[in-house]
Amino acid sequence: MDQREQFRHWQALDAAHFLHPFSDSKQIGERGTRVITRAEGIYLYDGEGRQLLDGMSGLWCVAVGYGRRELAEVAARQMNELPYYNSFFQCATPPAIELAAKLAEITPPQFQHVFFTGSGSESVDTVIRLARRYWQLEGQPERNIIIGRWNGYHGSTIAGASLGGMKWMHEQGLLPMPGIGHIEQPYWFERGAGLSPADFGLQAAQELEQCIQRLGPERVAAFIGEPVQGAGGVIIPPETYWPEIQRICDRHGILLVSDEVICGFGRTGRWFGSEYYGTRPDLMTMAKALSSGYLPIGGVMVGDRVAKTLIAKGGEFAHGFTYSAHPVCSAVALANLGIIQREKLVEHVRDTAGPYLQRRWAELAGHPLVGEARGLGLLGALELVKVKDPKTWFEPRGKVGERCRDNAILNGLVMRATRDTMIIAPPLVITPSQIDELIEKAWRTLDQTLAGLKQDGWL
Ligand code: PXG
Repeated sequence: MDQREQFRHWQALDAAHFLHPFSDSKQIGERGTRVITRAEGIYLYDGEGRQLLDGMSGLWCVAVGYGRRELAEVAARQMNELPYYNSFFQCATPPAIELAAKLAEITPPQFQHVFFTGSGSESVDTVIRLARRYWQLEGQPERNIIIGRWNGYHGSTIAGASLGGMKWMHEQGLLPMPGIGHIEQPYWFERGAGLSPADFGLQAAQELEQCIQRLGPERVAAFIGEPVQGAGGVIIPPETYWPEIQRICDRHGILLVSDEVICGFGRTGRWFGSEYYGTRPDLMTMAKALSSGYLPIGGVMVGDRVAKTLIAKGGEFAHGFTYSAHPVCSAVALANLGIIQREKLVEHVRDTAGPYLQRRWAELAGHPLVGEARGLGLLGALELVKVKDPKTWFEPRGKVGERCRDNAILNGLVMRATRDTMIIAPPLVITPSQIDELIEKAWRTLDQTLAGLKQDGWL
């Protein structure tokens, strides 16, 4: 089989047997899946030999870039030494212990303990188990409601999807489960009409106060939020938002949970998004860039307040996963954090790549299709609109974003579309000249999308 035949063969097998996450299988059957075969640095190569600049770090995870032989070697060594042992029933493995200590070192000082999981979703489930257990042990078992946000994303398990606020996910499966509340999101571009970002940020945060009052403060266990909403469309809250959320949680003694699955490990130019916004979370979820996606691993940082109660009064905590603290995943995560520290990638995002990307990304606001270009660190979003003023979206929502995403691929750039919001989150190792390339490809993509829309009568 030549390369092209091999590629078609894979596409046929895929269509016949492979049900993909968050994909329309009928569409995959019709259009064919994109098979990625190889990657190096910030570039992917597909089965047709096309090079793509990976503007999404895989799925927000490949912080150190692809092709790190060091991580492969660490994995091979650990597989030969001890490929698996569990961390249940008072057992542990050296890589997991060392990773726990490393996490205690790099996270904010209130965090001295970690509970390991296999993914972001499992971490979110663990948060619910921990928060409810904490309040039980504190003698307030009726404090069991966890509040999240509409259009937040916290994973795809029953609990993660419930806490998240993706209504179309809820509609597909009798969700949310009981014991969950939601407040509106701090999405100024869509919801802030007539208000300054600062005033809107305060108002959005005060919705938490109203929700707590409605449910009864004695019933609320925790509030969870992503520092910057990722999957929802890189929604960057106004600066007033998080301090007000912190104040409200403090006032009611409610646990604050920062979902750092996307923002953690340097994405914002700080180690954690909560540090960027100056909040003091009690629990912090992580996954993705913890291992740069090389192997699946996640965890929950447990702050002193919860850890003290759990350890002093808790006895056995009846929770855990077969792959919690997997030794190979732990070894790779530890080496990945070593690379981030050694190569000063967080500082690179804070001082070099982040500011440069933001300066260049802002230029895209000059394009006729772009209603807003926003970003932070190595996160960026473009709001595609039909008319800039008065702000008018394309109807039906989402179709133009899809066209733009497909054009981006043809231009050798992976961007994600959330409705008509185009988003990027490139690997932390991206250089200024690679950022120039990303911007040039994004401009060309926008131009082609505009031309196509005119041709097809959308404009
Ligand atoms: N919390 C947050 C903030 C996330 O972004 C999860 C939890 C769940 O993680 P796992 O490892 O269980 O997938 C996530 C995951 C997208 C996209 O399309 C985003 C995620 C996953 C898949 C797709 O942007 N985030």
